[in-house]
Amino acid sequence: MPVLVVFGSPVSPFVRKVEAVLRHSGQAYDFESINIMDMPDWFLEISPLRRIPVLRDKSIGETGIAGTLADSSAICLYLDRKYDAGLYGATAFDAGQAAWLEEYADSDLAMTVGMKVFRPIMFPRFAGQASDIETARKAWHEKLPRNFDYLERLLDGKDFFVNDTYSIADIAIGCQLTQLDLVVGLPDRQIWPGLAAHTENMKARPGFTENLAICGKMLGGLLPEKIDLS
Ligand SMILES: N[C@@H](CCC(=O)N[C@@H](CS)C(=O)NCC(=O)O)C(=O)O
Repeated sequence: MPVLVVFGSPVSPFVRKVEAVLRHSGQAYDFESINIMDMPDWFLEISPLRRIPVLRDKSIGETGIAGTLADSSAICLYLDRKYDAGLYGATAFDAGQAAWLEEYADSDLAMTVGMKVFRPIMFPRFAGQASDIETARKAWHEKLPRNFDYLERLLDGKDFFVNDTYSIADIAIGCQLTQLDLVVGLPDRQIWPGLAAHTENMKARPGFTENLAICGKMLGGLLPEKIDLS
């Protein structure tokens, strides 16, 4: 029986991030689904910010708050330290850069991807209504190109963001870009070839593959084809 339990939904990019770190570390885990529209009271006790994911390490606590961590960044750091996953860079500067890019992905990029593209497209469909394509199109054309430009410049022909070594930065950025890919596709390969290739590379990584297969099944019926925002 695994000692680790992830609480969340696979379609959350922050849950995907935790699954990518767990699978990269070779750790088995149980998954407990949480509906973010209707979070149970027992879950709110371990997630005071009302967010998924939460991790429980049953070797530390089996019930209540003991043994739980909220927030994907806290969880991933914990898993990296516990299993020596090597995802935070070899040098002090690499660690700082990895932490910065994780924060960039989880804040500015996630806000646009989640609130301006994924949710306006998918959430109305969950309720049987039409997607808000205009909000998504505006973000795709007016906001995301600046994010893509920055990330393309940082990659500068390399495979990975920090010292050309797989790190939490690749995972966090990959989680947001694959979230986009689920509904509208990759950044234009003609303009951002490195970033498009990076996202394809992430899709084949442990944790991403399994998570995205489940997301495809969960969303496929509601969104049979990706939406063209061009
Ligand atoms: N900083 C948090 C962000 C987590 C987050 O925003 N999760 C979203 C799902 S993608 C959520 O739980 N939203 C709850 C809601 O919208 O009510 C982390 O890294 O875990």
